[in-house]
Amino acid sequence: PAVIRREDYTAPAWTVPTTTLDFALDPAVTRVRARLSVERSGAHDLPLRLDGAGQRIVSVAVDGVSVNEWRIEGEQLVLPLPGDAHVIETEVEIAPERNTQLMGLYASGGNLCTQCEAEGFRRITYFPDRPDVLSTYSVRMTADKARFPVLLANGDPVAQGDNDDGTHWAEWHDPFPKPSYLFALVAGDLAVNRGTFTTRSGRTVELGIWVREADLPKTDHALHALKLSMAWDERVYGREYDLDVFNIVAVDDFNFGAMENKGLNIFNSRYILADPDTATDYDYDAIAAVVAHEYFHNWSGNRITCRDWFQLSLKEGFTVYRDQGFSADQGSAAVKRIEDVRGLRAGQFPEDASPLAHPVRPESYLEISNFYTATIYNKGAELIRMMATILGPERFRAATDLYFERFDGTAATCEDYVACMEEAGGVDLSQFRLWYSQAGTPRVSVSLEHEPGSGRATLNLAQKVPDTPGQSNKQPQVLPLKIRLFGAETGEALTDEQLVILSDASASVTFETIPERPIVSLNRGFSAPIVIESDRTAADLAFLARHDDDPFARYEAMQQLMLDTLVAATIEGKADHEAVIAAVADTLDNPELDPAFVAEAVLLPSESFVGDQMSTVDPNAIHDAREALRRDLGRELEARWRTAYEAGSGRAYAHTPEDKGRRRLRNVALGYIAASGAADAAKLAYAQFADADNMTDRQGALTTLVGTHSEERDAALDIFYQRYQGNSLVLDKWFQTQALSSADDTPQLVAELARHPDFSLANPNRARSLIGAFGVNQRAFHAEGGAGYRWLADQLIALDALNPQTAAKLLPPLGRWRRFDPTRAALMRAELERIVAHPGLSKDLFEQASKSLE
Ligand code: HT7
Ligand code: ZN
Repeated sequence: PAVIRREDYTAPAWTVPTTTLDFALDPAVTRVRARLSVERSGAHDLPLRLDGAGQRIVSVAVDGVSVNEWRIEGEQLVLPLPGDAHVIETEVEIAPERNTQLMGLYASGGNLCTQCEAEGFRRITYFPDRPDVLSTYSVRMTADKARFPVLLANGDPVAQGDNDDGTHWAEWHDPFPKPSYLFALVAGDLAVNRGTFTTRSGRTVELGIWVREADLPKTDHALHALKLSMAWDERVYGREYDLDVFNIVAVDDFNFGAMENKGLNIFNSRYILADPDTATDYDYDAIAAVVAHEYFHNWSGNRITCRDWFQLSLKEGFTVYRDQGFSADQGSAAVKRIEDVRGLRAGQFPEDASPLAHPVRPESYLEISNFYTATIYNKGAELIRMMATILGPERFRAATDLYFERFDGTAATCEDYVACMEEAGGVDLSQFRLWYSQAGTPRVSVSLEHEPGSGRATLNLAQKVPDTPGQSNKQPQVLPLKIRLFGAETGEALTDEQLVILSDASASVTFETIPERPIVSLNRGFSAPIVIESDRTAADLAFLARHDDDPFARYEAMQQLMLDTLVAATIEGKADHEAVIAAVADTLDNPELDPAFVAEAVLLPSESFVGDQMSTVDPNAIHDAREALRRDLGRELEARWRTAYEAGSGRAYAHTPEDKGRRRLRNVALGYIAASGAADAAKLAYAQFADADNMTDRQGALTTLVGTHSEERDAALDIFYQRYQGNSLVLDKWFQTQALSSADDTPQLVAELARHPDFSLANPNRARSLIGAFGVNQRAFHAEGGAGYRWLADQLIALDALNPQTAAKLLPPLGRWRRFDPTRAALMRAELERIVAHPGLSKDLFEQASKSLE
């Protein structure tokens, strides 16, 4: 397959000011008539090139006359044109119900819907399918009225009517020029939860959440989140919605979380549907975050889009940053930051240390769908956060205002964004730009010296950006580090919080009049997305875990203490648990702390995160070390866990921040009670499972039970399955909980579950719930003998034939072979080689597997 390179970008040779589409919708064969006004851009004699795939061409006409002077070159229709402006008409046929890739127009649950980002529009009709060709769309759809009573598209509705033959039609017009990837239509039998939002300038926007009738009661949370998002974007970024309607449709078969099509967002149903019986507190928060994310794209993505796909982080990094800000404002900002950093460390740091590492603005790709990554999204958001930190809130807002004003209606670049930050922020970001071009997570070593006589303290910092594929000997980056010193004796803050910008390979910062031995609180709020190696002792970390006034730094000190303890136990086999136990006890005893924060702070780092700290990962040793620490924490603090457990019990369900926090801590406490080996643990978990009036408690109990070998485990799994048969989102949880289990029999169980009648590769959520979860279960996936690797490769090859994008997303666990012992590494490589050699492999999976072998 051809490599696409950023340096090869050229502006479009032809523009398409207007596009008119006419769909005769039918799941078996849909006929698409397209009418494009095209204009030559600049002086050249290049033909018009339209992208297209998977279509039967019926006719091509230029200025109303059918023509034959066109040719197909690969995935392009090439049409020489004599003049500077023409009208091109094409008629094609496509087959939505045979579309298993879920890109373009496809069928889901009997309805028809589209997914066009990144290159799905070319599966609907021939078009310059690139984000810098902006066109104004008018759409007409005709479909059987009984089967597809609802017809939706982008923009505002214009007209609708019935035909004599049982079909009906609708016309929609979107006045905002947009790239083809934002095109959408939906035809289906759907019910709607309607609302309205009055914008700050007094316009009324009709809101609609469209789902199947039976799911209507589960849509209030999403509708509420949408209204909150609209108000938040006006208040925080001054961004007002611009159409008269905003519709969201939920579908069960979807390759991603959701899609921000102009005025017609299409969502994976897992990010819309919620009621207490079927959705956890985590699900509720994720729904609000994704609804906000897609809504915020209306400005950061739609009004200003990307010039080319190398600029993807321009819209995704910024929009993640915006949705993180929204979520932080809805509840505890500290807990939100902890969750986001946990996610970054679980998803992006390993990617940055893998053969698939790439810069936030990549240089090349084979298949753009493979670049919807944690690096583009989450590291991209951290880059925006660092610029916001450097500028401060007022200048950052001035800079985003400038960006929105200057680039509204255009396809922009990451460089355009940074230039606005520089101009309105009055700062020089020349060196900061390296964050966009250099991959890898910078590592910073930190030591602190103190001369008691002079009272001078010196903080020594040194940074190194690790080598990544195709990049070595990297330059130092700009690291905004928030720091504060605390007195080791008194616990007093010895300085204010300071922002130190480390831009050289090494630097020292001095502090005068420091009366006692200081302890440094570092990278507060996780102000830079880096790894810190510091000379802080276990006692220093325990001290910060107790005294730091920055909740994130407090959490971080606790995590570092736990991590150091687990790494030492894994490598040296020494189980010195005292400091962790004391710090956890302290945290549990502190009545001033928010239970949601406590629940995060007392959780041990995951097995994979411990593995990420080691040059060679030993999955069994890590598991044993972590279980031993869990057991000791459970035993030593059993009374406290039971108190925390009781404090969260006996309350009727309420979806308030306080109750969510109590539920979270109660489930963590239950896990520790079980880890202690307490005789009544399975019974306690089972009672919680049986009595639960909400999914958070039910799934929390099930997770604990699934890790035990007990009658209760089998009973609970069975009851859960029976109760939720037919509810695919909850059955995903049933598959996922088992695939994530730390029980010894997980590999066998997962192989059996793949043969379960409810398992299907055709539904991406279901495939991810089993295959994706198993791939991140470090101990089970890496069980000796390599059966897990073989199983994953078999699943990916089978899935690739149906849905290459989803298959490719599930490959990365196999690519981490360099981090394992030679036996495991050889087994993993053998499976990657088998995948690469498979006949008919998609370019999606080929790219991921072949790069993973390099
Ligand atoms: N911008 C959307 C990306 C997306 C996507 C990408 C590839 C394949 C399918 C997809 N569905 C949605 C989602 C977002 O970031 O908001
Ligand atoms: Zn997005």
